[in-house]
Amino acid sequence: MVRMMRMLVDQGRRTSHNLRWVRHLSNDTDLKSRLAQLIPEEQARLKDLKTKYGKSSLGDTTVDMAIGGMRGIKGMLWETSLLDADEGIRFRNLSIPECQEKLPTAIPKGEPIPEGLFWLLVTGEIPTKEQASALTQEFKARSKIPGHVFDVLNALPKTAHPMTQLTSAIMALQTESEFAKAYEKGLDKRRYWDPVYEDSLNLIAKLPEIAAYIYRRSYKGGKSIEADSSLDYSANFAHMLGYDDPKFHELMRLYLTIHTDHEGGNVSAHTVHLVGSALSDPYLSVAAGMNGLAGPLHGLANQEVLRWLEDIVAEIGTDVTTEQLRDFIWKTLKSGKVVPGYGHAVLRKTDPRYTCQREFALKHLPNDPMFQMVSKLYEVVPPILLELGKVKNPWPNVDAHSGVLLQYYGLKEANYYTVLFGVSRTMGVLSQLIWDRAFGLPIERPKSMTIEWLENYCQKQATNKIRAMMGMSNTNEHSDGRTGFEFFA
Ligand code: CMX
Repeated sequence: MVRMMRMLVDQGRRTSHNLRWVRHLSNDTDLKSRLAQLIPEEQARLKDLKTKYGKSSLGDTTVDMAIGGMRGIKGMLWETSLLDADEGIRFRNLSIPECQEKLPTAIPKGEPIPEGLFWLLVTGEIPTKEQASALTQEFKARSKIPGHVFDVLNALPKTAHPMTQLTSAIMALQTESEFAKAYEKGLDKRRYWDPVYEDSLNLIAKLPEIAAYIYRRSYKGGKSIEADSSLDYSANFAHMLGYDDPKFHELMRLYLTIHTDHEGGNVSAHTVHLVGSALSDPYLSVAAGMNGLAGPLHGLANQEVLRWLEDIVAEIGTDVTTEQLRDFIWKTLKSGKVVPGYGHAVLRKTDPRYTCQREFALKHLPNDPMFQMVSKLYEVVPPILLELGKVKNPWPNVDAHSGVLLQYYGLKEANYYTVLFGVSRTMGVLSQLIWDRAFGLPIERPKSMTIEWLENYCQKQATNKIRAMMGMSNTNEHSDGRTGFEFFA
């Protein structure tokens, strides 16, 4: 009875805690001071978790998991978002449709602005319009870029991949790291989060101009466009890229919001978390993460999708039959390539980031032939991937749709797409990095094994099972996985 009462009380606590994530709790328009109020509360919560449940098991690790990209291993704390295999991402407990409904917008009934999402990720609270606007202003105030960053970019050939240019620029910006300077002087570890916060806001603020500079130098003859201080973060970014259609501004707001965070295990997020755990500053950590995002199985897939769609158009045209599409997809697969934009390591249903982009397309570009092609692929690709028999998720992910929206508004340079993803992803990974340091999370160091160790360990487990069945005592265990018998073999 007492246990049941305790459980109910605990459940009640959990529910009331969860409610916190869907309420406005403060009118403070300064993100840093709100964060400073929240940190001790969350630190105490984590400490409590460790004390009460530190020894609780989160499940078994199998050999398949160890050699299969660590799928399914629950091994990382990531507060800002959580991915459900069927439902998709929740940012601090809010699904994408809920974010579209509840977060501040730039125009009435418009798309959420990423400033609002960043506030949500950092605090767990839905910002008021004033709080999101204050952040817009704060990013503007921090946006000045030192000249040497442009010198570094100009030293690269214009043909260098835009992601190579982006990571080089972020590395060049590292000279500005407040964390690195404070650490060198000697910083109390309880204050680590503060300069990490400063670096994070500075980097997020500077990225649009850097990204726009890369675009203009790579594709538009190097003619930069001045920032427009009357615009929000996304619209100003679009403006500096050279796009002033208000609908494209809306697309950019949606795009930058939904690409921010996808829990911690994906390559870019995990990399930032890992590198940051060595107390490398946010610039070093994000540059590392961006190199992961630039891989074709991760963020570069959006570039690959548009290229692949263009190949379909070049070979067959836009008026394709289902049969022609089927043949093209099989040709891709038979040549040893993946179908870009389809499949996911965690998701087992259509990515809600795909769905919301599809809804945007249905609203703004329903007759675009490339969008219609994407829609047809949605019907044709999944059954083929299922037919392969090995693909765990035949459904489209975020990258299957983004390029087609961008090309509709004139941004057709597919090689550039991952830079847009990178600007958004930086917001997500840095909101978590601030908490990593506020929580004082330690350097990350999982255990690795050799094939021999795994063989020995598994043989020993099997032997012990047999001995137990025969009522004999178990063999000795050695740190290299070998049993007592094998040790002398
Ligand atoms: N086309 C063809 N084969 C695919 C496939 C696809 N879209 N998705 C998975 N497979 C294959 C895998 O390559 C693997 O084959 P092998 O066993 O021969 O190596 C097999 O199916 C099982 O893979 P899985 O468990 O279903 O998927 P993974 O977790 O290993 O990989 C992902 C996930 C995303 C890398 C994979 O689905 C893929 O390559 N998709 C295409 C690239 C893409 O869209 N990436 C973007 C993901 C979202 C993002 O990070 O931005």
